[in-house]
Amino acid sequence: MNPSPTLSLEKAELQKLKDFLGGKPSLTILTHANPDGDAVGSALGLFWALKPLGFKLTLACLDPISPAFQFLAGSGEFQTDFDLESSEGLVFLDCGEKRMTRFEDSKPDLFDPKRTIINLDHHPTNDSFGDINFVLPKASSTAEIVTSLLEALELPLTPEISSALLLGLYTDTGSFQHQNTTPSAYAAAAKLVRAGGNISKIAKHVFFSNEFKKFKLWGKVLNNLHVTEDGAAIVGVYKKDYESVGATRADLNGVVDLINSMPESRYTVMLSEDEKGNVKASLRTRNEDVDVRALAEKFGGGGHVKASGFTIPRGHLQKEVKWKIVQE
Ligand SMILES: [Mn+2]
Repeated sequence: MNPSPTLSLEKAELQKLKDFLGGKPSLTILTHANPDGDAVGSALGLFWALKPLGFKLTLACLDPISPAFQFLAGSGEFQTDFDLESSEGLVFLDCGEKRMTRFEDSKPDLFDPKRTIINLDHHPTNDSFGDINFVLPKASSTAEIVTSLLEALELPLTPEISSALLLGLYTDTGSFQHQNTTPSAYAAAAKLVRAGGNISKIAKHVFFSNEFKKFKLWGKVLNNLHVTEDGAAIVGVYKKDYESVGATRADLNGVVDLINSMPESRYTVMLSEDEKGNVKASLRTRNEDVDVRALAEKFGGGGHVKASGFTIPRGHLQKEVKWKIVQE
């Protein structure tokens, strides 16, 4: 057995990256819209590692960073727009597909060949769209890939970098509980904790920080939960459900996983109306013989075997009440 399990990064790609970075290009670090902990953590980790080297750095994400992640040093550096013309290199982090930053809508020449694209990701859907690619589907998180990359580039870990990357590892592995919690994920986490990554701060801000409005919303959702005869736990969330308690759709984050902890269900489907007039579906299962990715793909979505989702554009939910007459 390998005594020190770590991700192995392709040497040729590493050399290409070193050559490119050697020219001190201006870089914009991008992550996907609607950023999760791995998107925010991997981007900030890389940002803090490159900052002291004198790069002209920009950090951009189309959507604002969740308040739960704002405890991280530098979270205020994220911009919701950036100047493409002054970026010689673009680093894409945690983007399972190149369109996921959603910056192409406002910047049609995002992928102009005059710019170097660096692509770091762990989603199996990633087609290595970059000029330099570190796509490792076996990695638990993009943060784990960044951890290995910094080691390969001999860049030291600081407490700021470590806490950021640890957030990515922590959230993408479901607090080290999902199947992707490999020996190398633990090894990366150990390295980050040793370098000053603050686990208790992450836990406090991300997992033990629920506002009252969130509980009001979750109460409504749980109250409407329904389990079908074939074991599907289904719940629908109207826009007015979250608006009426002063919450947003983001406050639903986590409730589908809570519902999925129910042993009576084979799989969980949460349908919710988003702010823009679409219906989003989140699917989860704990069952070995249920593949919720296949189910999501039928509706044009995707994801993982145990967690997936899809979007029905321009739709809304309508509750169907079924009646039957039962004779005494
Ligand atoms: Mn990720």
